[in-house]
Amino acid sequence: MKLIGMLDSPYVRRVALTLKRLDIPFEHEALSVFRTFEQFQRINPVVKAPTLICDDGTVLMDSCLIIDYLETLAGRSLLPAAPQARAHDLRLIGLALAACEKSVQIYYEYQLRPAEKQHEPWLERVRGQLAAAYGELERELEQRPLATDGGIDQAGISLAVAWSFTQLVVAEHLDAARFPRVKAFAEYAEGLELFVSTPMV
Ligand SMILES: N[C@@H](CCC(=O)N[C@@H](CS)C(=O)NCC(=O)O)C(=O)O
Repeated sequence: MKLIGMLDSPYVRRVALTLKRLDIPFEHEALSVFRTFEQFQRINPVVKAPTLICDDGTVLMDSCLIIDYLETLAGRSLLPAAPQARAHDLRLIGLALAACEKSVQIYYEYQLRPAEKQHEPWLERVRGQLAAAYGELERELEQRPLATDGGIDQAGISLAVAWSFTQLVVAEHLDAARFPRVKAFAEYAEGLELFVSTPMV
């Protein structure tokens, strides 16, 4: 099994962390969707990171779908089984993935578009959505903190990779002081051996 993509992608990183948490051996090829586009294209013509090459050669993409497959393979899940607890964690993951998506949109707008083509009303909208996602996560953590007992599950993994990614690429577009619980949890996660051995950069 081979994971393709750079760990500075939050989607790739959450898959790498999940593989390790589920004790699934894998190879990692850190191809960039930009700098090594053609090499990536030869593996997955759609050039999406993460891409997973399964042992039978099947090529999967999209972090949620890959994680679904990995959990099937491992016969266990990093989500709670009880419906209410699962819905809660899925909500956290949805918010974290929205934060990733909005961070990527801001980043691409500045990195890929010429300055004269950047559209400020669009960026303002996306910045608002990014702050809303972290605002909701902050409220969730206030009501129900995630455990910081040395372990981590899928909700925690997704939240932490999202926050670290936002801080890496678009920190200046978000007032981090408004989200102290999210920040503190990400700092906890980044201190775990699992995260230290799976660095973003
Ligand atoms: N929903 C997807 C998002 C994946 C995604 O957008 N990855 C970015 C890298 S961070 C990518 O492949 N960008 C290249 C492109 O979309 O052309 C997932 O969860 O895997």
